[in-house]
Amino acid sequence: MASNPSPPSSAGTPDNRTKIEALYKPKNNRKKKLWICVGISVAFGVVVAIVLAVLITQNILHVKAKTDATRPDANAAAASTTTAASASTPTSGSGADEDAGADSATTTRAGSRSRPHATASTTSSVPEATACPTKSDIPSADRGTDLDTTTWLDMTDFNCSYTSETVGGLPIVGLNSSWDNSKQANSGVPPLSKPWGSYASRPARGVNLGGWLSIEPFITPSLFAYDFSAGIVDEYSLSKYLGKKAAATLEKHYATFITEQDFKSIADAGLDHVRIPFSYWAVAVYDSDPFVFRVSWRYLLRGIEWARKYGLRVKLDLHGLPGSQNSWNHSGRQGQIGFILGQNGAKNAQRALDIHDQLSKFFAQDRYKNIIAFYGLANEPGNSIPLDQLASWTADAYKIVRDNGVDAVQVFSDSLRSLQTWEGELQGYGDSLVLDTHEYVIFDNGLLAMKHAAKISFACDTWTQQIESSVKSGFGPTMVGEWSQADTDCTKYLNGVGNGARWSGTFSDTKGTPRCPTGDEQCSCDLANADPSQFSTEYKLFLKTWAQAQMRAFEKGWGWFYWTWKTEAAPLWSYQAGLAAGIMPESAYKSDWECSDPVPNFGKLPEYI
Ligand SMILES: *[C@@H]1O[C@H](CO)[C@@H](O)[C@H](O)[C@H]1NC(C)=O
Ligand SMILES: *[C@@H]1O[C@H](CO)[C@@H](O)[C@H](O)[C@H]1NC(C)=O
Ligand SMILES: CC(=O)N[C@H]1CO[C@H](CO)[C@@H](O)[C@@H]1O
Repeated sequence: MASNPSPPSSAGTPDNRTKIEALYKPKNNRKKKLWICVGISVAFGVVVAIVLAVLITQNILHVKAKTDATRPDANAAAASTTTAASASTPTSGSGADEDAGADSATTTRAGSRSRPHATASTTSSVPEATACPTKSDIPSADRGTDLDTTTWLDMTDFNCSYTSETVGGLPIVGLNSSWDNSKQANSGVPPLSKPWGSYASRPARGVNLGGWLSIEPFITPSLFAYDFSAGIVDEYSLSKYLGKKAAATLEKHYATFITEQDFKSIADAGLDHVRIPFSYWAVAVYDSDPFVFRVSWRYLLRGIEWARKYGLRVKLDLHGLPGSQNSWNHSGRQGQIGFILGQNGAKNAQRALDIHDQLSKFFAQDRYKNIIAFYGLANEPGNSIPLDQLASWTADAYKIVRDNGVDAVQVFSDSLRSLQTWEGELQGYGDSLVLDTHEYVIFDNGLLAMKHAAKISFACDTWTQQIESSVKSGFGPTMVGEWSQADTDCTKYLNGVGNGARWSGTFSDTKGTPRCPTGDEQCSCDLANADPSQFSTEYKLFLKTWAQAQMRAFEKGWGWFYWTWKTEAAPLWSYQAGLAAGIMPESAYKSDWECSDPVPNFGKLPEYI
């Protein structure tokens, strides 16, 4: 495709290198200060030694020789000092219980071996920087597994200490013990430590981290750049094809596609929430699944910590369910629905409940109470799943999650049915269950063919009305978990690998007729897929107005999440690229166009672009 050739961000890697170099670079001009530091450290060391001696004689601290490389719990080299230091300096200054804390509600998988003993070193009295374990420090049973931190590709902001502790059977390894909820995403919203309040009066303005932990061909076509005949169309076929190399390939993607900088930029854009799609293999794999097991898990946890750092609230989104809940590529496996429906439908529905049991035990921990605002049960279950069966599964999942202690608002999808369908369904949950709808004009021949001004009016009138009535007289709480600025379906792989576009009439169900407003061959995808730098002023004005019309419409409900933050080469699906091209408002909470304003004059903008 002809557009933006810039590769996915790899900003994380060089950044880390600079940080690490800076840490170890000797600074000659600071020799004096260094000597003072050494003096202080020696004095401190003497004090520590005395304290240790007391503790040891009291038999409170267990001492092991540092040369004993075979001990299973040697990960805490110098831990006596680092643990003590981190425990005595909480990262939050507020002192409020909910602002900062250390989690104690953990269960251990490997009994007494799992908790690292404080280990005193007799050779050094100066506190060492946290030392990461080496291979021999990892118990042999866990070597090479995801608990083995020595095998991790990227260590940025991860705690490298080995621990086999789990909560709900899910590892905490990589997490720090304390956290800080003092940040606010922007001055208009409360810090994480304070309640958000009613989403009906303060709608969420968020963005999806699509294509990150649940990969999708159109977001990162570079991961799917194989000959069509290889049949690499989804994460399943890709993982199967890559075999043993799948974990390394995917981890490289997790580590580079989204970095801390993205969370910062998201907050800088005036957004206040992130929806993070992830799939069941972050938690479990079954039978002969080729999916990479649990590598995405730690990246999800680190992502939540980065969101926290910038005051962003999180919407968890289970995007791929066992068996595939919708048969689409983004569920992980394209083809058929095997969740509720099909031979293993009941088994997979139960597996999905088990996954939620684990996830909700984990996310019921104190550290997640103020940051996980929304807990998504299932992204877009197919509309061929009978409504009563889907509603009953949703009620079961809700109960499991709630009973495990998750207070976040739970989210269920309209399953690509109309919002009215849900009127009277799943009632009695008050504001603790929200209906999630995804609004696009481009996957429907009729909506796609609307002219520019008509698309804007459609958002301001039809979508506004639908969402308002869903909130007031339909299901109740309603939000828009996905939408985009795209006004055509031209993006490469958008309709799946090997499929064309409705816009140009190359998609199977268009039977050769372009479904663009002019309905003829003028509607080429070349224009639609061009780099935004080639867009006319009028087209850019349309795109920006179109985005704001949607934002205003969706704010009539509980808010919105743009799909998606970043793409390799699809600027009308990338909030980040839209900002850079000046087709997204500079700040999500400042509007320069309201639905009550007249639709701007787009001059000579042709309807085929
Ligand atoms: C965890 O703590 C380490 C050491 O203090 C720090 O370098 C790292 O950035 C922390 N991670 C997060 C996500 O805050
Ligand atoms: C790192 O993890 C270990 C094991 O869970 C924990 O004891 C330690 O406090 C953590 N370090 C930090 C800086 O939070
Ligand atoms: C065939 C198939 O599953 N295609 C889907 C791939 O995912 C995109 C969205 O990411 C859908 O629009 C396609 O229908």
